[in-house]
Amino acid sequence: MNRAELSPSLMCADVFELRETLRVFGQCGVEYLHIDVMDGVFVPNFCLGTDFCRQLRAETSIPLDVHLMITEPEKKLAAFPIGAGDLVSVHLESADRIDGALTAIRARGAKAFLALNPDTPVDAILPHLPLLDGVLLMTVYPGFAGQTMTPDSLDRIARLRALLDRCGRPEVRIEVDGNVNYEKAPLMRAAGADLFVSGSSGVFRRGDLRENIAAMRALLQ
Ligand code: S6P
Ligand code: MG
Repeated sequence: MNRAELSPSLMCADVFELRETLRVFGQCGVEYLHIDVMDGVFVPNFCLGTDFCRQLRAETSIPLDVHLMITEPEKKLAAFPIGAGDLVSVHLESADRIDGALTAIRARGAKAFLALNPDTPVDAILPHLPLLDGVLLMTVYPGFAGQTMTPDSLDRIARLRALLDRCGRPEVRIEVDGNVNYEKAPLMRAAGADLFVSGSSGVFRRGDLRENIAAMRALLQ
């Protein structure tokens, strides 16, 4: 099984504390920074963007995990400061030319992930599998933090993990995003997820940031 890694969702961070938060993430060895990019069209909300990514680049060496919830991502990728070590997700539901977007991500040296909404069957990844480093399985409907996991999420993770194994691609990551809390994270891990977006119900829940990170890591062993 791939190693479990954390990707805190910065839309849930306190903007006034961000520099200190990044410092703590660096000290705690957080693997990625999850950046939710929303255009108000693909999802009914607006969030984060290219300038925010650039500012992060200047402040920290933690790789970026850019989650594009936008229409026609293939036309907009060039505006993002992504490179080797970063990870970029595009939604299957957001583009006709999804292979073009995945190829463009790889051409920049980043890892290409395909994101699936809760209602999209997991075997929809199959035509794109040769271009994939990972799959971002939404465990809530995209657009907002603070939601409850959709009921069949654990089953979807397990089915996707089995599918990847059957296809001879066990190294393909499964990232989960939405309501990854202390109770559900270990269940998601047991079902086969290995990259955990952690937001208002995880790393950024009330309390001490360092302790929250340590608690999440302990649960994901
Ligand atoms: C939702 C977005 C997510 C959230 C994250 C929040 O559209 O893609 O990345 O920021 O799920 O975490 P939580 O614990 O509030 O669900
Ligand atoms: Mg996200």
